[in-house]
Amino acid sequence: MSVPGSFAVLRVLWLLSVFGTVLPLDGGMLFPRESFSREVKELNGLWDFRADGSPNRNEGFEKAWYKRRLAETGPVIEMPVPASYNDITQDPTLRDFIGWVWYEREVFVPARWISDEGTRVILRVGSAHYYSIVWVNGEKVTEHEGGHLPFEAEISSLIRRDPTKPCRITIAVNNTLTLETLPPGTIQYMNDRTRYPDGFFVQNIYFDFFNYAGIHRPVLLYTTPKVYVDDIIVETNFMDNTGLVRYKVSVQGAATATLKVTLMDKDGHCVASSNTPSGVLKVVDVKLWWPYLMHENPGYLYSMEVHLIAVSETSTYEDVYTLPVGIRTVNVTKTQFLVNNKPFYFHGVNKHEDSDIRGKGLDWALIVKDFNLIKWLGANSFRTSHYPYAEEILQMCDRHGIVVIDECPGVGIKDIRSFGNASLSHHLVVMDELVRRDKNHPSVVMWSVANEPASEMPPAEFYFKTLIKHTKALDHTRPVTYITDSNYARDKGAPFVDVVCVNSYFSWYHDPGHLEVIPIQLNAQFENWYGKYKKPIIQSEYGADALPGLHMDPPMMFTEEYQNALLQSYHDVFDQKRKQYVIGELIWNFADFMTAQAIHRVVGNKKGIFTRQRQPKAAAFILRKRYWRLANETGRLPPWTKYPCSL
Ligand code: BDP
Repeated sequence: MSVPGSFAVLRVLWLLSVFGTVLPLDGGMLFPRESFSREVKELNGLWDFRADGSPNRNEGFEKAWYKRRLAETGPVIEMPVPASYNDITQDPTLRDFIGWVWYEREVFVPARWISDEGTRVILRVGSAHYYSIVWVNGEKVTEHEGGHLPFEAEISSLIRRDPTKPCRITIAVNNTLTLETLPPGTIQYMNDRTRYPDGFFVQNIYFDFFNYAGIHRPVLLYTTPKVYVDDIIVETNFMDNTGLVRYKVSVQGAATATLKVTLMDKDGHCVASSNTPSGVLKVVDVKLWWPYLMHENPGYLYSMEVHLIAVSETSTYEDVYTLPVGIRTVNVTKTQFLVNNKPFYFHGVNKHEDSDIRGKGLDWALIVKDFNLIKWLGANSFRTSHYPYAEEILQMCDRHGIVVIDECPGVGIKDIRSFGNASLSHHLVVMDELVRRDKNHPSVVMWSVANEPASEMPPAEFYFKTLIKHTKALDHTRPVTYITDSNYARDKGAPFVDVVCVNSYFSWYHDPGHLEVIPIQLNAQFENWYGKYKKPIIQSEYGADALPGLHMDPPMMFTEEYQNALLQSYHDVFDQKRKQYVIGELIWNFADFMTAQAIHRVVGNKKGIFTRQRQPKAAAFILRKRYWRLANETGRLPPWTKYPCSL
């Protein structure tokens, strides 16, 4: 990411510069795709499941449940994967369970995968919350700390040991959060026996969404040849009409291999090619990747096919991996966010991965519905509040031109002990994993390393300086931010961010019921932050709870009228400031979502403009009108795009 001065000079420098994306982790994490040389077998569906309800939650390890079929060591129930387990049964103890749960599934691996020694078989978990250990046929193959991001293990030799046996996959998942996890939490034991039952403990969390747990994203087996494309990194730019795709391919399994890299347009025509593991492809008459509503052809993707051939004394290995590539640039000035050198204004939403019954489990029907609603709304962007969303969702964003602020799970860093070395080390690894996974998505335009940390605490300065520097070293092509709700004068991390992202809840958490304070306080907020830091600002959250169907005029809190009036007061100020240095507005929240039980939550957070079932509240129509108007007003919307006539 660079601040544009003379773009032509910068582009020449870009061509000469070294690769900006550095990945410190061993191995890539390419999304598993089928190809001529790769097969994928999904393991979604029903798994055997048992929660370890023993007092120390450790019976599963003491009795080595992974060694035999789970059904042989105790009762099991059927559990869908992917899904959170919390809302699947009628059992409140499972809904609120803290500790280890065990999943198991037997699978028949295709005979060729076993007999062909030249094939690698990999077990991949899209995400599981929070700590996972995986065994195959009783042998541990991997463990992973953190939800929201994928992990995998090669299991080829294990499944070849006894080809007649099915492959038994056991995954133990623990949702306990500590001061050093992301997000952080604490376990509190209540030892007063006059008030609490024996062994009673609670999980304290410092974030406002239900701590859903389980296997949240697809589990699958996939193959690659023994010599394979392990990772691809692309960085893009353009000069006049020529697109520039700098790429680097990492190969594993052989010291040398022949590569053919072909970039194809949407019709499958080759537009550039090369046979070196790294280089710059030039695309004549480039079709840039544009955000939704900024261009008549948003989300244009080329396909980069990497074809590898490696010849050993005994065999020839061939691997093909095809990566979607969008060619675009992102730059930040003191007052603007530029996509392809044109000012981009974020008119979007904050979301959650959250829905009835499945909790945070990936659900295609829900994903497609949400995209339809986003486009109906005229939203051009969202933030993955407060953790990385499924790769499948980012792929939709790439295709539809929905711009993403990609947030890591650094939410609720409120306790000073969560600023220590162990927390920071883990946070750096999570950023490594996030950038490794999402670096090639054109839709991802900015990294957010945290949401509302206690950034006024003294250790926050070192913490955020290190974290942001690290993230920029991982990827210098994108700006980095974190989301603050702290006081502009005391915020310790703001000097290090590229874009200031501020959350505020005037006339809700502050001065509840007093809508008249919004113009004054919001104006002061913007002037203060801009005055001190001279960086563009996104209103990264604002909103009000509204119970659908609750009405009162003049408006009162929790009614649809109050939500409308509050949003409109914010919008008036945005309209003044967006002509200056405010570069975006993201409503809190796209839809109602589940939270922990609390006296200020009536079965969840109701700040959605859609209900949890994705039906519009009155505010959805206010926002829709505004977002389409904003898209039209910027003048970049070509005449083909009709302002929806119902507005
Ligand atoms: C913000 C948090 C968000 C909450 C929201 C709220 O970032 O996670 O859900 O407040 O209270 O401060 O509705």
